[in-house]
Amino acid sequence: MSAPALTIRALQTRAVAAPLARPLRTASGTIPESPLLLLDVTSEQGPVGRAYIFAYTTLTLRALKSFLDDLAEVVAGQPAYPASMYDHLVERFRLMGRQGLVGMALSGLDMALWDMQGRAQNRPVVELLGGQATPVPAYDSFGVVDPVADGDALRRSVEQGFRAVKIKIGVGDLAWDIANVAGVRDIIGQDVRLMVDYNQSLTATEAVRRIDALARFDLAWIEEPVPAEDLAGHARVRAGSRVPIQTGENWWFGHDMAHALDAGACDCCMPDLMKIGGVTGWVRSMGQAEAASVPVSSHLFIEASAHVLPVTPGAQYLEYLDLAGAVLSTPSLLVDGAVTAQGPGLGMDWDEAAVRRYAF
Ligand code: SMN
Ligand code: MG
Repeated sequence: MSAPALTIRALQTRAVAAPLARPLRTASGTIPESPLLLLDVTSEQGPVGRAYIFAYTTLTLRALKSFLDDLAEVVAGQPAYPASMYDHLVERFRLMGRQGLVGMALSGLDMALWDMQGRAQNRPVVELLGGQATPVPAYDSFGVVDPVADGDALRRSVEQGFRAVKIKIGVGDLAWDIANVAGVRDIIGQDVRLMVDYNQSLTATEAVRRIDALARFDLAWIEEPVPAEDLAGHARVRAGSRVPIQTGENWWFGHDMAHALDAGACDCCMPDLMKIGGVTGWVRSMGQAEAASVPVSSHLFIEASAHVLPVTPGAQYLEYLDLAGAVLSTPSLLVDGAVTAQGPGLGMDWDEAAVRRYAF
């Protein structure tokens, strides 16, 4: 017998500033803590749906909360079908557009509704998508590191089973980059894949110069060497680079992905569930990567990404950067450097004491 159709009763939001296991320094600013908006959607029939939105900075956290609290009035009483709700909200914001906070809210709500559907059927979301909860290879994602001070953390990462590690560079000159990458390569050895992330900090000309000098460290990819929206710049860097160019964490919905692939901006891509349109936006968009033969990794959102990557054509890596672990009672399942989706739904429950402790 099929489960009854679900109707949304209410959407509740709570803001937290959760501690990060490691500080997150990038070439474009530091993230000292994880500003999250926790979403709880209730239904008339009982099942709940949970997801979180990552606000990047506490400066946007209250605005996001206020917007979602208003949006709650729009969604209450509506059927809890994620794709239908997605289409409904896209039309609702057609005149305004949906980059930024609106897109984050829409994507977060979509993830919460998928979670609710999974819980209602007592199955993980990956199965609702037609896939299986298989282990997805992950890379351990660091901010800017100091090979001396962070040596133990890097070694632990390899000992724990990670076969790939990402670091952020670009906070100094090329000599700094070379010394930093060389130091990390020494620590992790030749057999562990190493990625570097410039977080949009260079010009195309400078990026080509630096990548040329870094190529000898056998890098798996160079990420966002130039501003994310500079697609022509990405393509220019890519044409002059011996190392694969990675981008995608700042693509807003499938259209940005289409424009970037059309521009030849990257060799591999890493969309972000909260910017690509939640689970619905992700599954609708990833056929583009298949058609373009571009491998797909995830950006942040460990828990939900473990559900979408097994059904993603050309899936490459899950990014292991734990944004929400401090407020979850269900830590993500990391074994031998691979993450397996947990259910039911997206498999996330709040640690209520921690939510109170880190309330923002
Ligand atoms: C990143 C940017 C901002 C917040 C977290 C992580 C990053 C990544 O560029 O690729 O992990
Ligand atoms: Mg990045």
